[in-house]
Parts: sequence; C-alpha cells; structure tokens
Amino acid sequence: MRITAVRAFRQRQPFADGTYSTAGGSAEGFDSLIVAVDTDEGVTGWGEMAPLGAFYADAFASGARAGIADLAPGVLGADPCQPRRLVRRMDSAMRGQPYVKSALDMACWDAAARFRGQPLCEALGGRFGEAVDLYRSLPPIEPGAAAGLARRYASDGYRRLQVKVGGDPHTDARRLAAVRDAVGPDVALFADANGGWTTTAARRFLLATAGHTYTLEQPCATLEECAAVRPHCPHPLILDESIDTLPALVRAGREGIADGVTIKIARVGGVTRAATLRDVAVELGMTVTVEDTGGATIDTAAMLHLSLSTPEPHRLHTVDFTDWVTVANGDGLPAHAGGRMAAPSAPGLGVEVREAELGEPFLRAS
Ligand code: 0XW
Ligand code: MG
Repeated sequence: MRITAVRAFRQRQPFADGTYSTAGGSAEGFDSLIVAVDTDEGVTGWGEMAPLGAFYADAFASGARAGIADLAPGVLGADPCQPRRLVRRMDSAMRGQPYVKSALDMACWDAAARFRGQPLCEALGGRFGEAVDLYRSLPPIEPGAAAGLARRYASDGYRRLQVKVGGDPHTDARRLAAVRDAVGPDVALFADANGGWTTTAARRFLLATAGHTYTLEQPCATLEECAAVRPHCPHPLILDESIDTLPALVRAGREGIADGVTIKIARVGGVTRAATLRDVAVELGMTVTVEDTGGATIDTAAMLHLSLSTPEPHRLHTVDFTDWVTVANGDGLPAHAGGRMAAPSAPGLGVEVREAELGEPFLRAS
C-alpha cells in the first residue's frame, strides 16, 4: 500500500466547561490538526493532534500547520503498513518536532489497521479487556469551586479525578482536601502539578497533605528535581511532561524515581513511539497512562486503543476528550459509562470521520 495524498484540516474545539487551566496557563479550547492519508488501495486513514494552547508544551497549533505542510510531500509513496520506516523517513526530513508528526503517524496506523481489517488495539499487539477507566481534570480554581466540579464529575460516574496543583502549595493542599471531602474515599485522586513546583514547594505540599491518600504527578519540571522530591513522597509518583524520550523513561523506572508514566501521543511523535514507550514502561514494571494533549473523536479513539492494548494491572486510565469539547469530528465511539469507555470495534481507529464538517483542507499534498 502506498500513500497517494496527504490532506490536513483545522478544527476549533471549544471546551464544554469553559476555561481550562494548569499551573502554566489557560485555554478556551483546542485548535486541532486533523490529517487524512489517502492510499492507492482506496483506504484513507485519519489522525489528530491538538496542543493545549502554546503554554503547555513545546508545541503550538500554527507550528503544527506549518510543519505538516513541510513534512507531507516527503511521505508520498511511503507504505503506511511500515510505521517504523515512516518514522525514520519523517525524522530524517525534519529533526525533532514530534507534535508535528503525531497526526500523520496516527493516520498511517489507522490506514494500515483498516486495510488489514483489524481494530487498532489488536494491530498494536493485543486487546486487554473491553473498556478503559477515565479521569476528569479539575483546574486550579478556588477549593470550593473545585469541590463542586468534583461532585458533578463523580455524579456523572467518574471514579478518578485529577486535581490540578503546582501553584501555592497551601492553597493546592486545601483544594485537594476540599475535593476529597466532596467525593469521599472511593474516588481515586491524582494531584498533578504539571511540573509547576520548585522542590521546596513540592515538599511543603507533601507535608500539608500528610494523611491524605492520592497519587502525585509531575511535581517539578525536571527529572532531577523530581528525583530530589521522591524520597519525601510516601505516595505513588507518576511522571508525565519530563518523560519525553526512552532514556528518560528508563532512568525514571530503573532509579525508582517514578512508579508510573503518563505518555502523551503528541509529545512523543505519534502512535509508533507511544507504543514503544508504553511497552518498555510495562517491562520496567511501571503503571502507564496513554493520553494526549488534546483533540476530539479521532484522538480519543487513538488514546482508547493504545490504552486497551496496555495489559492490566499496568494500565492506569485515559481521558475522554470527546466529553471535554463541544464539537465532534467522527462517529462510532461508545459513550462513557460508569467512568469507563470502550474502544470501537470497527477496523483501525473505528471512527467514521465527519469529513463534510471539516471544511476545505488547508493543505493537500499529492
Ligand atoms: C489533562 N491533560 C491531558 C489535558 C491537557 O492537555 C493537559 C493534560 C495534563 O496532563 O495536564
Ligand atoms: Mg499530567
């Protein structure tokens, strides 16, 4: 099978619950890049990548659009069924910029799995169960407001809540306590600082939350700072933003810095590398979350398939961006139920893309 054309679309995806923020900034929605890969077999594969504003990671939406325009002509004629060859081709054409490559890599996996008649989770090596646990994220808002939002998500069935921290550690500790009071002991809490604290602030938070049960996520920006916090943390510790390469993951696992890893598809450059990191993390005995920086239906399907092909008990949870945003870009995803979501059973990502609603592509390479 050969790639005959690459088309790219832009979709704006406002958040259903208004402004979303982390310790680093805020956004009103995702500005998504959607990529279609057409082939000589008549199969089209789809992929999606949306950064969270420009503040969250080394990624920004207009950079993704400029980058895909440079990259797309170079993959014409390539075989989407050979993702590792495709990754090398993209890497030799463009150094770094994993977020630019992510949707293109995802679209090739979708095309290859559709061509073979296999759901993506099976093409990735194995389906472990039918559904994946989901979490909802609570922005770093005033503790009472966070508690109110937590109650709403818990009544919608979510059993896992990510409480955003990474600001003033005492206010952060009050937010965590207010959320725990609101949802009771049976909802798992994750305090995610998105790397916003100094080691001093992280230690103050740990002291102020002694006695609470939760998992700590990415307290400080660098692996070195997180390693310095680790001996003071009696909770499970997960790393997200600082695990951007395989050596970083291996170090975090081997040196006991992290119990688990959050892999974002865009941060590592697509499904190929996300699956590699996931497999290594499992072999290192770590827990794994496969998620992404943003998107809607197409991206949620990819997160579900990568998660469902992660063996339990290593699999942690993922996010249902389809419920975060007010627009969809496909059909075929099951609704979330009891805080869980199943992956579609149709071949590839299993999503029928609403192409007519995407408008004209801003890029067509053929
Ligand atoms: C909760 N997320 C998955 C959504 C945004 O992309 C940021 C990210 C996080 O880990 O904070
Ligand atoms: Mg995180």
